[in-house]
Amino acid sequence: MKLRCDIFCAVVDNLGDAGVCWRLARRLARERGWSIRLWIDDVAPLAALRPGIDPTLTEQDVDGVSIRQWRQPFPDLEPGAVVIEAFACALPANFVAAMARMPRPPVWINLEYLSAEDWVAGCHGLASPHPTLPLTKHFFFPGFTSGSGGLMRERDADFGAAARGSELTVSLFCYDNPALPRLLDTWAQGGEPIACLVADGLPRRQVAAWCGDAFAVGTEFVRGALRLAAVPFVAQPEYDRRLGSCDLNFVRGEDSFVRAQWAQRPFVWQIYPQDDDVHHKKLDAFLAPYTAELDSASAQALRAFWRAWNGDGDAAAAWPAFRAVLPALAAHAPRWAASAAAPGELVDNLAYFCEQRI
Ligand code: TRH
Repeated sequence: MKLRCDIFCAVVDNLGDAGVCWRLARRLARERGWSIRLWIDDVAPLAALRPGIDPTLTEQDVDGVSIRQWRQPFPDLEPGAVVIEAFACALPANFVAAMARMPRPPVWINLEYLSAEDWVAGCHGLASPHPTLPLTKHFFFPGFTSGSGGLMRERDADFGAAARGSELTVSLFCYDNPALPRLLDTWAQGGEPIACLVADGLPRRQVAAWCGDAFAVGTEFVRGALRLAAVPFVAQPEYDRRLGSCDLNFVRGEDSFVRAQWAQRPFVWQIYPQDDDVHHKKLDAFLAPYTAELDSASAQALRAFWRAWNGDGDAAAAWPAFRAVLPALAAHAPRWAASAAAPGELVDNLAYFCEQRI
């Protein structure tokens, strides 16, 4: 009999929550043969990531996953043997009560956000007994080091091949970023032809303001040495191939950040901004291992550019040194991907963790 699993996803903002949950659900269904109900409170982001998903349906089956709109009141039903809450979203009270009534309570997992901070390995897998009910929740932390839950990567992930052209090809996916206009000026005024593929949404709107042009999806805008293309938002597998084909990828948040690493190309990460500048600490926590095996000039140029892109410094001023070390970063990328794969693949690790406890 198939192992039944409920995954709960509350979309906080943007696409990452849905993106991570969709990968997880699809993988558990396809590769582990689990029967998955994915409860999501906003289906629209999923529909953007996986064409064929209808954002208006309350229930639909796609890629072997039963996608259900998570609405209030939540129906009374029997929980699966595994219950996964993504990013500490609060489960419906009647569902938790039903979990507690089961003769064998489900394995309850909180899949946490990705962080490279040192404490992650110490907290990964920890149990947290419910204060009043006979239930135990386990914390599952993605991560880069052994002792963490690892990172997600599909067995059939395809990042294509690097395109060989005369221009430096860049993909741009970012939040609102005050460093962007001056960087675009620098690229336009520079001596090197640059082709920049601008993702739809926030990046395209910022670039449109810089161009003083509608910069509609499907159009191009040329200024000096810079050619900007407003590319459509594509399905996750196609975005992987875009990352693999570019000389440099600007990524953000969590999921595109991980994909850029698997694509094995140089990249720049805009971390999700948090209150009290906590994100700067998280950025540095990643930079430390990421730059550990780089020569000091490359490490310094990368740190300066990444920090500036995240609001600490002048990205335009840091660009020439960063551009100069791109070949070294390209050589480093496959070595880093191998080290990031060392803790094993997240979905395999998570499935094993659960199956041991059922
Ligand atoms: O969209 P994000 O910023 O997502 C999030 C949220 O901000 C969330 O609240 C936060 O908690 C989390 O990040 C850490 O960035 P992310 O995570 O990179 O997700 C983007 C998704 O969009 C990812 O699955 C890749 C996908 N994508 C496509 O499928 N096609 C595209 O064309 C592009 C540009 C992205």
